[in-house]
Amino acid sequence: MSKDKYETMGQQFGRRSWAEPWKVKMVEPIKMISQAERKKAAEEAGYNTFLLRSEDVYIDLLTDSGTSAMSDRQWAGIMLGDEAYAGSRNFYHLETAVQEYYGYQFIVPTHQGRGAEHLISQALIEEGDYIPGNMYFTTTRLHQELAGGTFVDVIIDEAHAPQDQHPFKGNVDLQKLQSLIDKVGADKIPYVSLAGTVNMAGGQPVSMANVRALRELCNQHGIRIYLDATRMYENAFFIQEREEGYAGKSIAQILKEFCSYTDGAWMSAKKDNLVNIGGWLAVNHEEVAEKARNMVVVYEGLHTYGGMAGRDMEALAIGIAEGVNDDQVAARVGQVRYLGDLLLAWNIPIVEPIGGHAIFLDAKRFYPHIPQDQFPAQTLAAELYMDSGVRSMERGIVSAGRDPETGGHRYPALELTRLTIPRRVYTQAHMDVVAESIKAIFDAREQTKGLEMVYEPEYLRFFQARFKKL
Ligand code: P70
Repeated sequence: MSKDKYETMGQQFGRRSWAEPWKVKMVEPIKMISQAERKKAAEEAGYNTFLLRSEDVYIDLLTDSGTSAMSDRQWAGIMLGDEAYAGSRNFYHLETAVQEYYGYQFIVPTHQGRGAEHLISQALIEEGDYIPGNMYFTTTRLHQELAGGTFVDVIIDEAHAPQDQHPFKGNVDLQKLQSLIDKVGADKIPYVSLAGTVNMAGGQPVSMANVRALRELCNQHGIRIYLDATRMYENAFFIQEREEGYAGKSIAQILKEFCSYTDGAWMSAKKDNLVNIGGWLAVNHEEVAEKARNMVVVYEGLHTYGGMAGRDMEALAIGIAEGVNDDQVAARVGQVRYLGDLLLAWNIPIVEPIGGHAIFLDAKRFYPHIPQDQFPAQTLAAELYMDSGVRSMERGIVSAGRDPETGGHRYPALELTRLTIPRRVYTQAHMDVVAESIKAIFDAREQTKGLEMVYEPEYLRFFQARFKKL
């Protein structure tokens, strides 16, 4: 190889290289099992990556949820756990951190995001209500349905088009929302369910202009807005990068302004907040807080721990402040982009623009010969695992589940395989291994066949469904 080929990745992409704003202090060994063992493990797991043992996984990109590396300060916080049943000092740290960074008034801790989704859904939704939102999320929609509501997708059309370059594909289509209000009446809409960096759309952000306009429309009709704040730090990064007037503001400032247009939020703290377990609900209306506090003692734990240990709340309080740091968010999104840019350079179909937390392979374009009811995204996840031990997740027809009315599959426009990057865990070399493996299965795509579903659980079927090779 000629000497001038020896360029750093930064040089190859025509920029100066950058590095993560942390160094490694503790490591966890990983290894790749043989290809024969991976094939056997995949078959035993029914070709569902959720059913693999993590020890059989080499690079785990199943999720960025609860998989972050905590800092030395967070681990030190673990030692400061006040494990009192009631009134733990760590709860007050958590409460102060949420108030300071998100700006909401009343905080109810929960064991993780879906615990908070359960509380808010039960507190606000009545049988026959409609909940408009910027694309469904699996657990969020299920809790809304279990509370008697019907979710209505009001995201802009561009969100359903994997190659559309709209900078804020998470935006709410205000006309779609207005039509719903005209059709069912504002009194049937308890709140708008707004999510930052929309997970199922590929980690696509909502603009500040959009949330501001949404607030105005909702004010006219007396409708509240509750935010899924799970990945709002990344959303704030995209506003800082793309929206006029925000380049000079910090992620923390942008976050607080964004939240100020909403009435409260639920949080899976296992993402942005850099902890392995935890969640919270935060609201500005006392009566909603009271309902949530009444319920949390039934389903989670006392209202000053909500399913977390004192030490977990301490690590969470510290993680809230660490995660919102500008260098941290830029490095996090930068690593996702590094992987995505490699794939784009090799003409591998992914969702664009590259989102905040993951690369989403577009399985419809990857495997155009596999019909959607033979599960192309599930197939892709299985093939990737068998090639290199890299674990990803289906986000297509299996995740979409069945229509409660007709009982048939929902056929989502997006049939995606998600490569989710944990925070502060993997290096650039890991990303290179992942990219090369995707390239290998892409090159072998024409010989790849789809799957048949042989077991399907009742709720959130993607977690436990089993498949056979066709
Ligand atoms: C993921 C995780 C969790 C999540 C989320 C948003 C935008 C709420 C939650 C729930 C875990 C997951 C969940 C369901 C299916 C697959 C994976 N997302 N809102 O990997 O929070 O998990 O703490 O209860 O992304 O995307 P929690």
